[in-house]
Amino acid sequence: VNLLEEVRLGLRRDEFDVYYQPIIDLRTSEVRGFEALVRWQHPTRGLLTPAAFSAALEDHALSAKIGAFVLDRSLGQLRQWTNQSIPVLCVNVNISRSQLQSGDELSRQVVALLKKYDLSPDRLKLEILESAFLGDRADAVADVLRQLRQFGVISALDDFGTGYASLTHLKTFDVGRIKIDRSFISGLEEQQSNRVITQAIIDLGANLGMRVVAEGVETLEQLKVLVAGNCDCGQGYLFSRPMPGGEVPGFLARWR
Ligand code: G
Ligand code: G
Ligand code: NA
Repeated sequence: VNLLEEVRLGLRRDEFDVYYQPIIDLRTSEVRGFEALVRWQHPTRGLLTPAAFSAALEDHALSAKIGAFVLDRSLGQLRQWTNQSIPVLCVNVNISRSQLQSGDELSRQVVALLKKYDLSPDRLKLEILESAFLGDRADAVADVLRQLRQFGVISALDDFGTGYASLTHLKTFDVGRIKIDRSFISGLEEQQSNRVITQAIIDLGANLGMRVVAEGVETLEQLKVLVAGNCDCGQGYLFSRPMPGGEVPGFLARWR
């Protein structure tokens, strides 16, 4: 069986799941929200991350199906947590290039799901890779992000600093947040250059009124540098690995 056929089957058999990784406010230590990360509980190969299947799906209709699944599952989860008084403020959902380039389809989906689960638009953030902006549909993509922003859904520019023309994207697209790519964070202790670049991104975000999230925080030393540099939020193994939705209430109880 080829991978596409397997994914199609996997979706039908409910083998896909969403894991959640907390995003921490570095000033108050509070949990600001969770990033939703798709996983595939493969019948023979075990738990798969997108690295194992997303390349094969890029720009294929199935990728839109998985995207729609993740949005529905994570917003449904947020509704359930809210009903149980589990204090999760928002979920960050990754949006693929094909979802973004589908035009109004994405905003229609988002609006419909927020209504379905009776959630206000600020409970959802979208994470967008710079590579999603490439191609000849940049104007349409900019329109969709503007529409969503006007509706109240904020987007974050993901893996910031690694893409082509990062600064142009900040100007052209209506994003309210920046996530500093973990390649800059991982060398924060030893490498002067990473420290300078990270601080420049933090300051840039602050001056533009954007919240800045550092990705891939793994050590206390990195955390200290980020706190001293006045970075808004952090995410990474130091705080927690991505976990199944069922473990989130326990995590929050221990965190406080
Ligand atoms: O934990 P991790 O291996 O899940 O994530 C690997 C990459 O896949 C990350 O860059 C992440 O942004 C991306 N990713 C994770 N979940 C999703 C998803 O639901 N949709 C899309 N488009 N990308 C995702
Ligand atoms: O921003 P992006 O969606 O690319 O980030 C999510 C990916 O990063 C997922 O694959 C997640 O499992 C991974 N990740 C999260 N925290 C850490 C970390 O502290 N270190 C490393 N190496 N990867 C991380
Ligand atoms: Na992301």
